[in-house]
Amino acid sequence: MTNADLSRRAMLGICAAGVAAPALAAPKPKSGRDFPEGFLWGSATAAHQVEGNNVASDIWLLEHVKPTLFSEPSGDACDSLHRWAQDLDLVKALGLTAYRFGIEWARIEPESGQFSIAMLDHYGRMIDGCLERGLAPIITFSHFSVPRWFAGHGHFQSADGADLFARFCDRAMRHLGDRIAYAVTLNEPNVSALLRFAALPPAFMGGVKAMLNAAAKASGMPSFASALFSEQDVTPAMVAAHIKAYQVIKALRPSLPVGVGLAVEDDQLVGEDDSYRASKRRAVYAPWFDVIRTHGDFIGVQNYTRRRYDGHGLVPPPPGSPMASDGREIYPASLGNSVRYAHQGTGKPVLITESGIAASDDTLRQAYIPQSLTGLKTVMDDGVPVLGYTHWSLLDNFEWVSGYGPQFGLASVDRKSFARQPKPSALIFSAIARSGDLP
Ligand code: IFM
Repeated sequence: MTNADLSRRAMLGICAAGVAAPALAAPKPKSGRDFPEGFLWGSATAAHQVEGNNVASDIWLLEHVKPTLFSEPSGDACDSLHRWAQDLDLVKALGLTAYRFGIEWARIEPESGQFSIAMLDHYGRMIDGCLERGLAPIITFSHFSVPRWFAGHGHFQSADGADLFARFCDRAMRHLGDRIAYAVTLNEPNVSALLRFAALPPAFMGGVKAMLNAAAKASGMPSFASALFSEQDVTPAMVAAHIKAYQVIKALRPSLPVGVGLAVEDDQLVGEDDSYRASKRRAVYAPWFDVIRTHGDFIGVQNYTRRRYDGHGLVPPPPGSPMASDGREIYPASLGNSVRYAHQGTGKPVLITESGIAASDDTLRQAYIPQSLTGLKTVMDDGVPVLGYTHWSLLDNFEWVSGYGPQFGLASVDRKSFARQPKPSALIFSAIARSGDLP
C-alpha cells in the first residue's frame, strides 16, 4: 500500500468519523437532539496505563526501585500492546466515534536518537485500525511516561528538554501525522503545579525524594526527574516543550488541530476571600491559558471533581458528599463548570479529553455519566464550543501510584486472561453517543 493510498483511506476514515475539515468548527446543535451531529464521542487510555511492560520508561523504573511510592508495578497492564484491536472493536461496538490513546515515547525512542521504525509502524497500524472502524484518532504524544534516558538527562527541565521532545514529535509526525485527527502534545502538564494545592501529606514529598534518588542510583545517572513527581515548578519547562512541539507539528501539517490535555478542577469559593483560589488559578491554569491562546487550536479539559477553597486553603467536601474510591468528591456539575472556565480563559473550542470517576460500584458511573453530560449540555446551550467528549477510561487500568485499585473503566479487565467485559455504564454511555440524546 502506498502513502497516497493510506492518505486517501485516512481521509475517508476521518470523514466517516465525522471530523472532516475544518475539524475545529464546533458542531451546531440540531433541533430534536441534545448533542449535535458530528460531536465526537470517545473514550481514552494512555500507553503506560494499558499496554504493559513499558520497560524503557521512567515510570517502569520508579515502580521497581526501593523505596517506591507505587503500590504495585504495572506489569502486563491490560496487554493492549497486543490486544489493541480488541480495544478498538470495543470502542466501535459501543457506537463511539473517537479513541484517544498515547504513542509511547519510551518505545519509539528507547535510547536517545535511536528511533524504532517497528514501533512507529505499530502505532501506524493502531491509527489505521481507528480509521477503518470510523474512529477519529486523538493522539497524545506524552502522557506522563518518558524514556528512562530522558528522565536521567534532566527531563523537560534540562536545557535541551523541549528540543528533544520536539525531535520525537517531529519523527512521529513524519511517520503518522497524515492520519491523526487531533494531537494532544502533553497530558496534564500542570499536574505538578496542581499537586502543590492538593494538601498532600509532607511524608509524600519525602517519599518522592527517596524514590527519585533510588532511580538515579539504579540508572547510574546524577539525578532522576518525573512528570508525576516534581519538587520544583516545572511549568516553564513544560510550556516551552508544548510550544516547540506545537511548532513542529503545525510545520508538518498546518491543518491538524493541536492542544494540550489540561487538568482542570472546578474551583469553588467558600466565603468571600478569593486570595487562595486566585493563587491556585494563577499557578495552575493561567500559564496554559496564555499559551493555548497563541499556540493551541483547542483546549483539552480533563475534569474529575470540584475543589472548595476559602482564603486559607482547601475546604473539605460538605459532610455526606458522595466520594469516589480515589478520595475525590463525586460532583457531576464540575465537568460543565470546568469547560466553561477553560473556554473563558482561552477563547478556544474545548475537547473533553478526560472525564470520569474511580468507582468499583458501577452504579455510581451509571449515574455520573448522564449527570455530568447534562451539565455539559447546559454549557453548550449557552454557546461554549465543545468538539467532543472522551470518557476516562475505556478500561480499568494501571492508575499510577495507586496500581490497579481505582477502577475508572467502561469495561473491566480480567487480570489473568485480559478479557474485557463492558459494564452497564458502557451501555448507558453508548446509548447517549448513538442517539445524541440524554436519557
Ligand atoms: O489515570 C489518570 C490519567 O492518566 C490522567 N488523568 C487522570 C486520570 C485518573 O486519575
